[in-house]
Amino acid sequence: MLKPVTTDIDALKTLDERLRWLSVWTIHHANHIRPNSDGLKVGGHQASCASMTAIMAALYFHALGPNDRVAVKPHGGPVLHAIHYLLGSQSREALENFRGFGGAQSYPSRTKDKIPVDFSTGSVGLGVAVTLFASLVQDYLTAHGWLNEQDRGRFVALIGDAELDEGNIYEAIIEGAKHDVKNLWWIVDYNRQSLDATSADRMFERFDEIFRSCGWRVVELRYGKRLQHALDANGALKSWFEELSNAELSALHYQGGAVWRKRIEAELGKKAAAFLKEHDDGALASLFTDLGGHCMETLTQAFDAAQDDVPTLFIAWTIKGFGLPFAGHKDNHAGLMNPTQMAALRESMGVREGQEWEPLETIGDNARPGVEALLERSRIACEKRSRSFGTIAVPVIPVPAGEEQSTQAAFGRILLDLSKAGGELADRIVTTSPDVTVSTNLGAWVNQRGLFRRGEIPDVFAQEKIASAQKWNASNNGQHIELGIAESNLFLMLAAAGLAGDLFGTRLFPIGTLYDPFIARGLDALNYACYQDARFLLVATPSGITLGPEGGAHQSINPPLIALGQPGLRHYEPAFADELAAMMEEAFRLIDDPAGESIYLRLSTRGIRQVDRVDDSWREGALNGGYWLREPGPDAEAAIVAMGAVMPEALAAWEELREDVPGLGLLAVTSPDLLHRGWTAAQTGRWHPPLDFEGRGTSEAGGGALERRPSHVERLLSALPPQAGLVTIADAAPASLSWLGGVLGQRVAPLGVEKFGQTGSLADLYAAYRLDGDAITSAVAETLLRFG
Ligand SMILES: Cc1ncc(C[n+]2csc(CCOP(=O)(O)OP(=O)(O)O)c2C)c(N)n1
Ligand SMILES: [Mg+2]
Repeated sequence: MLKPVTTDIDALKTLDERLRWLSVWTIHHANHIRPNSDGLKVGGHQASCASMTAIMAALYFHALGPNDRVAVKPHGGPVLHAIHYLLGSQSREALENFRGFGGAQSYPSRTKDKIPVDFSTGSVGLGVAVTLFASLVQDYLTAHGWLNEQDRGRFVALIGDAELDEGNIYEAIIEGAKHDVKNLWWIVDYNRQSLDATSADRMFERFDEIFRSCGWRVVELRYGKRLQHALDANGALKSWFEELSNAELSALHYQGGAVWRKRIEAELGKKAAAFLKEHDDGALASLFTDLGGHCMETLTQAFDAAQDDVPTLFIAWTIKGFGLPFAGHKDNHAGLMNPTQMAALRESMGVREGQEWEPLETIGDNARPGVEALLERSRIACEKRSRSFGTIAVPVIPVPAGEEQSTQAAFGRILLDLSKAGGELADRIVTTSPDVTVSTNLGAWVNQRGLFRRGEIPDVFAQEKIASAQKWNASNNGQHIELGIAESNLFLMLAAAGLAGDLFGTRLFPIGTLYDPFIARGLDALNYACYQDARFLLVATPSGITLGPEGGAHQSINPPLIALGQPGLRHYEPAFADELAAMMEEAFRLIDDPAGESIYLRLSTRGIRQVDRVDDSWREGALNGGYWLREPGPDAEAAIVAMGAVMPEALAAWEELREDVPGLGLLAVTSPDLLHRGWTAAQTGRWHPPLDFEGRGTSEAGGGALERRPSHVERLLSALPPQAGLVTIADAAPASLSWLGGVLGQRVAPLGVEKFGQTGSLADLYAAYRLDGDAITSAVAETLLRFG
């Protein structure tokens, strides 16, 4: 860690004021000055910004080191933009276009904002916890020799106090305690207000206890220097002040000096008479707003005193809307100052009309050199960091041998083979799982590569020579990060490890395993990881009712639909081991490709007979979402369209029906997600130029072209006549495949799972849920009956 520098406190205070002005002005401009084309409220959170400008000034212009990374609470986004504006790394144009298309985003976004954003935020709680996992990834990289000591940094989260209600934060600190995470500063903007109202009083002391019991240092910054001094001089006043509820305190801040006086007179009488005499109403209001989170001396001293690597929670007391007319009002969360209020604020802050965007407006000649020096010296990276990609060669992944195998077992085998073969890719893989390592077939990999912990942890069972198939010793070199059962943590771990290239310059290949139904448990964190363009391989297994005796609680139905609607995540659902090997190779390539994405493999424990291949022609189709496993005849009346674990039923039905149904085809779908994307992209591409990564049109030709290349799914289905019927079947919600009928207008009889499963043998369940040969036969008959 760098030694704290001596900072000019007055210059910092000036910057605090500048941030307050620029952030509220940016929001005001978007709502009241920029023309509004659709009449929708633009919005923004002036009170949430004003609450933490001092904290952010102290952090960015005093405390941050060059390697430190910050997650800014979503509604503080405009303050981050103001900081970069002062540093010259944010444009006025982007601020003027705040919340507009292509402008500064409402909430800090790694991928959409032009300033360097270390972690996106928006869904409260997730940006906080991801810093903990990023710190763990930093330790992992250091332990593996990929990060030098001098390149290590601290991970800072700026947190709203109501954000502390999010349970994922506590799941994270429990996991962090197990891994002894370090180098974290979590700074709570403790304004005691949430969105709806003031927050509950009783929680405050509990937060201390919870964090301390997880090994954190808790630093409370309750008072600024002036207020501390005044309260220390008058014990009665101090006790009275400390007993005010959150709601009372906020109301008093809103009502101002005269009401403070009235209350103190009424409740303390003589005990505060001298104090009141020394302070007029204005002085009273100013004194009582001198809370720790607004006092630059208090903040900088607290940051300077926490230079070791102990994870630290700062609870900085603040006032929501500090310095604004609605300061402390319980309804101020989305409150916007009106033009009259804004003009008054401008006057009071000394900003000249017409000079609102001037970065150093209001700073006089005497103060200017100090402020400029502080900005100049500010050590945060001003440029958006380039991302690190394309460095690892992905070898050909051999297909595991075996006439009958499940995709889950094949996954374990492929990883084991990769591990044994060694090489750069194998060394860069880091696996993680929320207590389902063994049951998702990661065990053999872990036996080879070991668990990761800073410091050795012996496998007691092995030492005692107790027979076990699973080695469970941990060391610095291990490549598996075992998590407790908290799926949200899994996705945050994948998010952090999947950003290792961006955050630390070394790309990792993170693989996370869990049971398919429990994706839903961490879904928002998964979405969050994808939103940040983190790259990882998610292996969800087992899946569907195919895990028979496990019953409905463990059977997944809708994840293929989730994947169909999830940007940044490619779903593959293989039936055979050779498909899986090709998909894993593709997944590793996509992780390391700037234009790639993350991958979700939905696997099964059902051992199925592998098909004989005559050549490799299936492979390209399988990677694009589907291929004809049995080509249809020229005048085919129908085709079976099957995905994943139910392929044996589809193949058997095809054998049985091929005589009676001329030309019957069997289409193996490996990714409804890719097929659907290709279909819509082909249509969009006909009318619009392609969109770039940020969702804007590129200059590439393509718009308005009359011809368009058919998508993969259109090419596949055009092998059938327009009147042919499709019988779709998947161990998932039937809507995963039934949409295929919309591509060329062919009729569909969809089979799949629509009700919660129950326990049973495969034969029982497939019969009950209509996934068996009989169901396929009657569905084919259904489409033929209507064959025109
Ligand atoms: C997961 C999630 N739920 C709800 C919201 C909507 N929301 C945005 S801010 C907020 C209250 C935040 O209060 P606090 O964290 O105290 O922030 P501050 O007072 O500093 O604005 C809520 C409920 C959200 N952004 N994310
Ligand atoms: Mg709050």
